[in-house]
Parts: sequence; C-alpha cells; structure tokens
Amino acid sequence: MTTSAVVSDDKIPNNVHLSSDKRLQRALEQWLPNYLSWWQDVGPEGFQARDVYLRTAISVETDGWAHFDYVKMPDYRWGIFLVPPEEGKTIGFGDHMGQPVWNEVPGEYRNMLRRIIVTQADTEPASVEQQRLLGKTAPSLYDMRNLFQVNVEEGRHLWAMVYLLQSYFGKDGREEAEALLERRSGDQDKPRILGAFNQPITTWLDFFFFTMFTDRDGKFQLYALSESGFDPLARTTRFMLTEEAHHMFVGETGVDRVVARTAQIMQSGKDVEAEGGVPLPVLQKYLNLWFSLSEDLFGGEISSNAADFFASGLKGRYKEAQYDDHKVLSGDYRMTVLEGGALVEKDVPLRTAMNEVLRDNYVEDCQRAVDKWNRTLDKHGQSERLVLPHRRFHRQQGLFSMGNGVWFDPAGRRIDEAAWLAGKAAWLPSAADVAYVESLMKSTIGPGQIASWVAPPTRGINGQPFEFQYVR
Ligand code: BYC
Repeated sequence: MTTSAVVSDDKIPNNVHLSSDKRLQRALEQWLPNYLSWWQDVGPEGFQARDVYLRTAISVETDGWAHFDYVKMPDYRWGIFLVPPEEGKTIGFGDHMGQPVWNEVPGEYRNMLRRIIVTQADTEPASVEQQRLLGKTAPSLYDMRNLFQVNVEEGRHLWAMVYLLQSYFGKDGREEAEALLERRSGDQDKPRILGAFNQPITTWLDFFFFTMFTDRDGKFQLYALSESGFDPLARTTRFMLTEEAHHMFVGETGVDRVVARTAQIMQSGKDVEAEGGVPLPVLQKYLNLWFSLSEDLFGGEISSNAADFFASGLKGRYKEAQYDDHKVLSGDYRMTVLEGGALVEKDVPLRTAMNEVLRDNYVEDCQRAVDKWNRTLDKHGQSERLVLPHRRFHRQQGLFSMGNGVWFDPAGRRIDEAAWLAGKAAWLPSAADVAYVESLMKSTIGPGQIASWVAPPTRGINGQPFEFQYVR
C-alpha cells in the first residue's frame, strides 16, 4: 500500500514536469497522506485490499490513457494530466476574446476562478463518499469493477483540480485543497457545496441514475470549463472528459439494462416484483429524482455569476465554436419566468442566461438517452414509455425553486403545496419504493452471476467477457 509521501514521476504519472517542480512536489507531499487517509476513511468500504481490473491513465497519448491491469485501489496511480498546449492559442469568447490565453491566474479574476475550481473540485470527492457502500451490494463483478473505476477516476479528478489550486493559487490554494478533504457529503456541519452531492446514494438504481444524470452535468460543466481562457484549467478539464465518458456509459447502459430486465419480465407475462425486478413506475420515479437534482447543478436560469464567468473568459458554452457570436454583447434569450405568480415569456440578456443555455444542451442529451431506453421497451414489445419530467418539476435552485413557495407537477404545470404533497409519492421514490429497491440489493458476484433486477451487459470491459474475474 502507498503510505509514504514521496512524490515522484514514477508514483504519480504526469505531464506537468512534476519531478522538476519542487514547490508543487512539496505541496503534494503534504497533501498526499491526507488524501490517502481520506480515501481509506470514506472511499469504497470493504474492498481496498482486492485486486481490481482497472484502467489507469499513464500518459496523454492515445495508447497511454487507458492502461488496463489488476490494481489495489489505494495503489492506483493518481496521475496529473493536461492535454498538450496549443501554439498561439487565444481566448475564444467574452470580453478578452482574441487575446492570448492566460498561463497564470489573471489577478482581477482570481477569486472568481478559485471559486469555480473549488466548486468543480468539491463534487469529485463528494461522489466517492456518496458511493462508498455500494461495493457490498454489487449486482455483478462487472458492475463492481465499473463502480471502482468511476471511484478512482473521481479521485484522480480531485487531484487534477488540486494540482491547479496548489500550482497557481499559493497559500489559499493549499488551504482550499485541504478543505476539500474536510467537507463530507451529507454532513450537517460540513456539507459538500452543491445540492445533489449531499444526496444519499443507497442503491445501485441511484448509482445508475447518478452516473447517467449527475455525471452528465459534469460533462457539460467540464466542456464549458474546457473553453476557459485560463489555459491550465482548459487543458485539465479537456483531459478529464476522456474519463468522464466511461462514467456516463456506466449510467446510461446501467439504466438501459434495468429497463431491459423489467421489460423481459413484463414480456414473459410474469409479475415484475415477484421476479425480483424494478417496476417501470418505480424506475420513472428514480429518473424524476435524479434528473431534477442534476438540473439544479446548472444554477439559476438568470445568473449574474454566469454572466461574469462568461464575460471574463473563464467559463464558455458547450462547444463554443458552434456559435457565431462569441462576445454576446447584445442578444436576448427568451425564457419562461414567474411574474406576479403567472408564467410569462420574457427576453433576458443572453449573457445572464448562460446557465440556461448549458441546461438546454444537457436536457437535449438526456432526452436522447431516454429515447434509447424507450427503444429497449419497444424491442421487448412494451408500449409504456419513460419520460423526462419538465424542467420546472422538483427544483431547489433558480426561479422555480420550491424554496420560493412554488410547486410544479412533472408536466410543468403550477400546482399548490397541497397538490404537491398529495402527488409527491406518485412522482418521487416513496419510503415504500426505497425499501423495495433496497431489498433487491444483494451482493451477486460469482463469476458470470447477475442480480435479478438487471440484465447482463452485451459486452465486457476491454474485450474481456462478462464472466471475467474483474475483482479478485
Ligand atoms: N446547490 O448564480 P447562481 C461533476 C448557489 S458535476 C447548491 O444561479 P451560478 C461531477 C450558487 O453557488 C459538475 N447551491 O449560480 C458529476 C450561488 O451561491 P452564492 C460540477 C447552488 O454560480 C458526478 C447561488 O446558489 N462543476 O463534475 O451561476 C460525479 C446563486 O446561484 C446550486 C461545476 O459545477 C446547487 N445545485 O451557477 C463527479 C462547475 N446551484 O453566490 C463529478 C463550476 C447554485 O449566492 N461551477 N447554487 O453564494 C459553476 O459553474 C457554478 O458554480 C454553478 C452555479 C453552475 C454550479
């Protein structure tokens, strides 16, 4: 097990010249033991000594970022990788558009930039904490391995952000790096920063919907940050996206396999619960929960923070190059807002609507996946359909937040609090639903075995069969 705090290129694969950067080495050497004890305390419980068939990034080259081998999780080599810099790169949007990208923190934006990096960083350890008990109820060895892959890579993503804090933000960056190991998901006194990252993940259904919807927020946020004029952030997040794709794959195909299993049982004419499956209405409720929690991660519909992030060139849009106007000094965004209790259409300055623009891209991508799940239902002769709830449903941030005393049903219609309370158990997992889904969660990890509530995957990892001993 890695316990000593010697930082070397061999231990920490990197392309940031770590071995010649004494200041960074010293900072990391202080942080590493705390990181490792955090990992032992609140990382995957019960499996730290197992060999797991993991993918490790050992370089940014195409043959180096996906190196597969058996590794014990505490020995995973948490690397630091940035995509290579581009010669002559300029800022692609906002007030500084066309100026050379920054390789040092621009003084006037220091606080804003640190805040963006800390918010992003905070989600990574939070997700590991949320998922720490799931290994014990894995539906197959294949799934268990995917869980641990996601966990170690979220750990690496924390490293990626801590590298930025320690390299570019001096003393307060080092303090923020320590604080990232002190907050805890769901803790009353020291919670994680964003809502969804304090939500318990007690079942694999939560995990699949989390990696589907919440990791997908990560995709869009990372894309937006990969446009940043602060080039080290852009290059770091660009590389993180290569790993993030697998996390979303785990979620999207995971839900699809649950849908497939449910549909198979329905097609056979048997009772879904009697066969140990998840009834479609329960799946729909978990979908409603995690989609709405994840929508909150885009922030308010109208946000001066978002306008400032864009104006300063720190955070762009999803694939900024797809737009014609990168300054956005004029132009409006038409959105529905609440005025005097009524829903009305209103034009707001586009810069202030950047959270909503990103959410639009996100919702479209989520709809694509839901369409795919519905094709799976169709393939098994089922006419029922899963649907994305309206974006006003069950919100806790922004204009339609329930905290503002407004409630909406899954179709987006305004309802009063009594109707919300009466409808809630039909729209979101009830205590009985949670108890039922929890009752399905049993460790099913003999080679080739699979739990009753999920179909096996169509193929294994890295060309290996499903029956492969992914964890031993
Ligand atoms: N929960 O101006 P507003 C990932 C706060 S996921 C709690 O509308 P803004 C991953 C907000 O901070 C991607 N608080 O928000 C996935 C503000 O506070 P102050 C993570 C919230 O700033 C799975 C106030 O409400 N990356 O990588 O425009 C596994 C007013 O808000 C929430 C990022 O988030 C919330 N949901 O936008 C592992 C990117 N939403 O100023 C990893 C970096 C808002 O009143 N972060 N608030 O104290 C950002 O770009 C922005 O901070 C946000 C919020 C988009 C999150």
